[in-house]
Amino acid sequence: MTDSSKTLCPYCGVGCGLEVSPPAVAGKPVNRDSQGYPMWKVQGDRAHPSSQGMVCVKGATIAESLNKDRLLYPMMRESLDRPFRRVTWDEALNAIVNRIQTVRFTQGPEAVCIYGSGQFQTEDYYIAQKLMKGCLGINNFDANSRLCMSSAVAGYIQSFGSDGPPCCYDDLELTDCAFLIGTNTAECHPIIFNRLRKHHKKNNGKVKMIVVDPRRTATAEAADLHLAIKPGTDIDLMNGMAHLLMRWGYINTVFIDECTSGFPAYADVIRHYPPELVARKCGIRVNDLETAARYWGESQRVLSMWSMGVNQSSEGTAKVRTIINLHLMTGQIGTPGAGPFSLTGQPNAMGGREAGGLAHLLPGYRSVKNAQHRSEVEKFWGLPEGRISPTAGLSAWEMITSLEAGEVGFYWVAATNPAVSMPDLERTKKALLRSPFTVSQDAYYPTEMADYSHVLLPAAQWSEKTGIMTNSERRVTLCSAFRNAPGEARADWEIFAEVGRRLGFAEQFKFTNSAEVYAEFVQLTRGRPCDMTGISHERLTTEGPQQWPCPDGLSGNESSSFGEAIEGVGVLGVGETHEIQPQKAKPKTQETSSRLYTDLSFHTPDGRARFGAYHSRGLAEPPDPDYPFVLTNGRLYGHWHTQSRTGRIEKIRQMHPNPFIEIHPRDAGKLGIEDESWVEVRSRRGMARFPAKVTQAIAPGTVFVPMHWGALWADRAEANALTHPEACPDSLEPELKACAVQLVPITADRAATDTLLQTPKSSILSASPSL
Ligand SMILES: Nc1nc2c(c(=O)[nH]1)N[C@H]1C(S)=C(S)[C@@H](COP(=O)(O)OP(=O)(O)OC[C@H]3O[C@@H](n4cnc5c(=O)[nH]c(N)nc54)[C@H](O)[C@@H]3O)O[C@H]1N2
Ligand SMILES: Nc1nc2c(c(=O)[nH]1)N[C@H]1C(S)=C(S)[C@@H](COP(=O)(O)OP(=O)(O)OC[C@H]3O[C@@H](n4cnc5c(=O)[nH]c(N)nc54)[C@H](O)[C@@H]3O)O[C@H]1N2
Ligand code: SF4
Ligand SMILES: [Mo]
Repeated sequence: MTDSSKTLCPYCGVGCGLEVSPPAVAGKPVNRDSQGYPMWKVQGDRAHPSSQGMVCVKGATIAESLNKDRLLYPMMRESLDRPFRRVTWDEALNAIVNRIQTVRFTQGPEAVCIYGSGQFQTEDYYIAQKLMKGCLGINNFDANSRLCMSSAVAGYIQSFGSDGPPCCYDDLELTDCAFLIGTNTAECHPIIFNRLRKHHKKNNGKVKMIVVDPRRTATAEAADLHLAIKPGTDIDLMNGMAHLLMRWGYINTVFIDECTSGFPAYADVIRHYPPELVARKCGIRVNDLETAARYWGESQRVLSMWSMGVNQSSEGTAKVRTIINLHLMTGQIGTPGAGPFSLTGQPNAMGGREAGGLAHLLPGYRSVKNAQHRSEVEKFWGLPEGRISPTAGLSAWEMITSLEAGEVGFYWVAATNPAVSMPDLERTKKALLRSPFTVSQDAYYPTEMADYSHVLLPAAQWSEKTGIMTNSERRVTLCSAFRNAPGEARADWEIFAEVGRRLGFAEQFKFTNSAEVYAEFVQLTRGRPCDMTGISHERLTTEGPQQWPCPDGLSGNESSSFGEAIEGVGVLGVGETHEIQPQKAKPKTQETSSRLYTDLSFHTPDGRARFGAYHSRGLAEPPDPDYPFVLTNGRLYGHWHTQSRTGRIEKIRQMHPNPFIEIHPRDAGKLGIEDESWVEVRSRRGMARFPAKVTQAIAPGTVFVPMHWGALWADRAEANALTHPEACPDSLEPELKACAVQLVPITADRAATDTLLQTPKSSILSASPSL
């Protein structure tokens, strides 16, 4: 493994192409990380159509995280109060297989659960589905996408009859109006933002950018119009915009008549959202609401984009459908530069959806509730009819409540860190402590989840295993291994397959490499909306990334215009991303990428897209006199989730050294809170404390904390100590974005005697036990 190779950034759903070259290049000293390990050089892949050579700070620094604090060997312990001891793979796998068998036959298969991740490659997802839903006949496989994309999935399915973001990144440069709602694109999808921002700047005044977010984020700073709505009032806002579009006659009646159903019920609902009422509920000016509606109505092509400010809500599916409604009423879909574009969070959450990686799905955009779908998959897997259960398995949060109730006998967690990322963390941790047998399969040690595990399995991660990832625009890229896995680490799919074989399913898991796994999986997509039968590891190696749908024999990728050289970019700060100027970017044509629904025919039985008529229900836990503030939370540009990688990269630690809480000066003044003074934040479920950042960037009555600091990285600065698990009834996605809190300033006296408060701990590295 000495040549440079092309791959995909393993962080966010933008899916930037990377080019990696080995640490040692003839005639030059070996490139090393801060611990002296040889370090691969990473740069943007100029030929990758999604990113055109650009990368953000996370992609650019990824190589630095690859050697530090790796989990090298399987580890086991009999109970959570005992130390881990190193074991062989054989011992660990035997323990797992024995445990699964015991639980199946004593408690029933429903007591077996796997909790996976959008950071799996598609092959990992597929093998886990085959093992659980097929061989074991239990649908208890869910993924952290339940906390992330499941509202978008449910919204697309309900409105269009199928999941699948219909847009592509070329639309970023073809739109007249970008409507960004509940997304801090500048920090969380920086290269998408970069492309959009350039287009916006170049067409100053002609192309509009609207941002809807209670915070004035870096994204909002760039907008023509920032609507700082009160958290949870998105449906009011969008129904109010629809009301005005209707009043002003900006609706596309031909499209509504010929391509949709359900408009009358929707029109009935939006009648109740006159501008004055809506502006008051949202906490914005009528003028601004009117401007938003006018920008939308007057634009030829409107592209809306959203992520967690929309999805992580107790009415997440309704919010998604309400965005789609605006597109349907104005006919803004199926054409270049227009459409409802859900920005995917994790690098392969899209692949997870294709492979059926949620508890109610089956591979190929199928549902466990559909008898024909089950039968097709059973036949394909060579399993008896009726093996796949017709009921949805436990969702991520239901696994926690089932652990709490003593109903789970085996909990296998892979590529996710629920001891930080799950809502209502005190309750989550208590439930995890009740688990009789937890496996954590991760690339790093320690992680917060290791504390709650009986078995640790070392996972080979990106760069060490070969597999597929699909990005937000349905573009499929092969990530080839270019380094050896450290210690005894193995690819996730290999671990699942080996357990399958040891459970007696030798026939189902005969694969010798991930290309074979993928080749089998794509056959299950034949004739489905996400048809990928034309894609293989081999084709991706020779032809580069492909977009689906891509049936055999047909190209899903006519995008060759970026094969031309575009000057690459280095490491960027958040404010800088939009400054990138590709020097030789060829102008793109409208045909460079594939879009869905260009024929205006949808996947519903009558081919029509469905309006969803929703009144706003607001927050599940609104503020009240006892808990008067709304706490929201989210991400920072440099950090990735629970910091397992980014917390180990010096540059990023310096960029974001400590957690903090954003408070509006008016609220801070009332409470006597000064900038950098400590604040205790309490919700009905838990407590956390942060130094205050007094800023006008947050609306009065709302406070913001980052989600990145779990128990390993700071003392009691966990956002999820405060959040609640109330979820959207359709998507089961918890309302991680809002809960009611009270703020208690920590007096100077107390701060002076409390050592925890003097030194915010953002370093655990020295405390890491070595294995
Ligand atoms: N740097 C970085 N990038 C990432 C990640 C990361 O960890 N770090 N993670 C990736 C993943 S998995 C995901 S899911 C995405 C998430 O990407 P985003 O969704 O963009 O990120 P967040 O910061 O979680 O939340 C976005 C915004 O929602 C706003 N918000 C809160 N409540 C409401 C509301 O009621 N209405 C509206 N309209 N907005 C609201 C918040 O103020 C916040 O600015 O990022 C991906 N990219
Ligand atoms: N309060 C609050 N909570 C949230 C959110 C929020 O906005 N606010 N966002 C939610 C969302 S959208 C998400 S996506 C989740 C993310 O939350 P998590 O999934 O818990 O966070 P990560 O830190 O990404 O955890 C991934 C783990 O997988 C490991 N890993 C990396 N690569 C591999 C691999 O190839 N194999 C294996 N086995 N392990 C690997 C990493 O070391 C890491 O420990 O958090 C959710 N929780
Ligand atoms: S935007 Fe940054 S984190 Fe996301 S894929 Fe691109 S380089 Fe990676
Ligand atoms: Mo996510």
